[in-house]
Amino acid sequence: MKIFHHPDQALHAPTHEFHNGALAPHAEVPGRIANILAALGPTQQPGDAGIDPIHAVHSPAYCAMLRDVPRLWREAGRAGEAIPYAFPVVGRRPLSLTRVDALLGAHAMDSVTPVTPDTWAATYGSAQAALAATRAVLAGERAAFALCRPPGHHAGPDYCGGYCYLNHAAIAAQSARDAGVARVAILDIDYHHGNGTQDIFWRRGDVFYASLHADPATDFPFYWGHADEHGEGDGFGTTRNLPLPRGTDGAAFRAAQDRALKAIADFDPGLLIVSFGADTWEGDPISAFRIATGDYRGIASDIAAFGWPTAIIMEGGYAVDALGTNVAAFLSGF
Ligand code: SP5
Ligand code: ZN
Repeated sequence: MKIFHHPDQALHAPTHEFHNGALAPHAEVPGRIANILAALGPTQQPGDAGIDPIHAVHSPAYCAMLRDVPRLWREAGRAGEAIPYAFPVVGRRPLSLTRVDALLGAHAMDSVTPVTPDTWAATYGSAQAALAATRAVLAGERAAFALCRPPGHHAGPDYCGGYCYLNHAAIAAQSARDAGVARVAILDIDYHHGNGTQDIFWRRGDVFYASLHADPATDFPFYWGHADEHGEGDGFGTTRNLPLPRGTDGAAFRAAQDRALKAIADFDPGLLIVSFGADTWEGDPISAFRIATGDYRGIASDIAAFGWPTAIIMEGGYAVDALGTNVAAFLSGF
């Protein structure tokens, strides 16, 4: 299988995140990439398709914010990484504010997603990897893997969050639409709901979003991912959420995934994007499912059995030492 990743992806290195009310070491570390690379075969560096396929999903103002905030943060006399602390969440009117805290807070959903001077390069490289994997599949590969990092599925049209900045799966899906694929499906099997992907395609009937994830009543991102969210307008019926309880094991996960796959089959996509997170693993430090390494091959082969050309996009997974083994097990199912 072709595997794409960009060396700039390792540059982004957030140090801290708020956890239970105090600053803790950040869970989304550059070492995740090294561990996965060590477990896989040779990889390819993606070409540069430019900013246009990114702007097809994210507003130019949001992308400029990701690039500008580290400089503005330093000009404001601050050290370290930029972390927002105030958010316009109570229906405030749009304002063109330039103070760094207001600019960042207006484009963020949480305080666990620091913006560093290297964030843009890392997530831009990840977006290019996702685009390259999609191009490979459209050119005839059965499946391809984009080793994206930082992850992407919590990032919305104009906001970052959940360790995510650019939504690589959404960028991949939109690029396939723009290349002429009439219907694209996204299957999100990260432990967390992909609120950003859902938001991006909420009103779209041409992109189906199905997600299995920990029940947002107990787990991040809390405010999205409930079973009664179906999309709106042209997109009504093309969002499908399957929240699962903490403690879900491989057998229960595969049974739920079968329901998602049947819904996708009814949609009849020309291409599948899989948002794959290894944070469903039983040893993940921030999650609570009980999926074993040996379950990943079957989870993947259940997907592969439908035969859709598939671009696999890396999302979360925080048990760094086990990450490569779990990713390799999943990819073996294709
Ligand atoms: C892509 C993805 O998996 N994002 C997950 C974001 C979850 N963030 C909230 C969980 C907070 C856990 N904090 C752990 C601190 C470890 N030092
Ligand atoms: Zn996750």
